[in-house]
Amino acid sequence: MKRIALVTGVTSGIGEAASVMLAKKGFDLIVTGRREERLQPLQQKLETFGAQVLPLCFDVRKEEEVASALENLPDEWKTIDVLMNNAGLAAGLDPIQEGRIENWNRMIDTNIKGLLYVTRHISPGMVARRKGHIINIGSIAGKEVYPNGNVYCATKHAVDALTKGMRIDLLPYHIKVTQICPGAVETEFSDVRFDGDKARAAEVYKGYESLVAEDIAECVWFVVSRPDHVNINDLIVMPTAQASSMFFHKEG
Ligand code: NDP
Ligand code: 8X3
Repeated sequence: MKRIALVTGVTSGIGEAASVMLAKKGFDLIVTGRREERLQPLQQKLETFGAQVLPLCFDVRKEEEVASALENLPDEWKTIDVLMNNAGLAAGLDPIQEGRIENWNRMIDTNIKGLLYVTRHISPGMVARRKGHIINIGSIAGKEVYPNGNVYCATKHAVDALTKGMRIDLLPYHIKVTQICPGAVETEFSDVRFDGDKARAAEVYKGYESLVAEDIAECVWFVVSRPDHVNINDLIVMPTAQASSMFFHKEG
């Protein structure tokens, strides 16, 4: 029987690459995001690899939307083997005294509360079946704090803590919980962080070879494909040219 993975935030970047990887490896996929116009082409792409695909358009910040989408799954989609909590964002890069409260709310509501809402609806099925794997996409920002990263770093530190907490709570049910913490990956992340300022976003990845989303997708496949008795707790993945959130070896 084919396994089912639910990946949040597949309309670009890491989530999109992970969904492609999992489709190629034989999973059926529930894929989610807010930009509905991007879900359909992705569905078609995933189907070319033989995957069955259920696209769901919802905002992870809206508990009622999450509940309505995930509590009404068709029967054939209810048995979710892998949940990848990937949807997330940074908004702004400002010192605490100048931070925009709407940006703080977006990050907290998406990165922490959205991850929790989705997990709350999917984990009971895993508990009942005593089977499942939750993969949370954290960040190097969940391990270190950098200047002006304040609230984004706090949300990713929360993901780090929640990953550990989930692992303890789900331990009796044979459920794996993994966190993957990337360093710099060139996606739409910085476009979003800098509110569409493409020149500023491009600066983030200039002068060194950053990771690409497919690098993280390979890590996702690595953690998913370990034997039943092996769980990868935590994986920090950086470009070779990055030593910490602050230290890059840049040329040119
Ligand atoms: P992208 O901006 O390319 O992708 C983010 C995805 O999250 C999109 O599919 C977006 O879909 C979805 N998303 C954002 N907000 C919501 C929401 N409210 N409801 C539903 N979906 C949402 O960035 P990345 O691929 O880089 O980011 C993926 C994850 O990786 C994030 O959690 C990020 O924090 C983390 N990360 C990224 C790093 C990087 O350097 N790029 C490094 C470390 C961690 P849509 O807008 O259609 O809803
Ligand atoms: C994304 C990586 O260093 O921009 O989580 O916070 S960083």
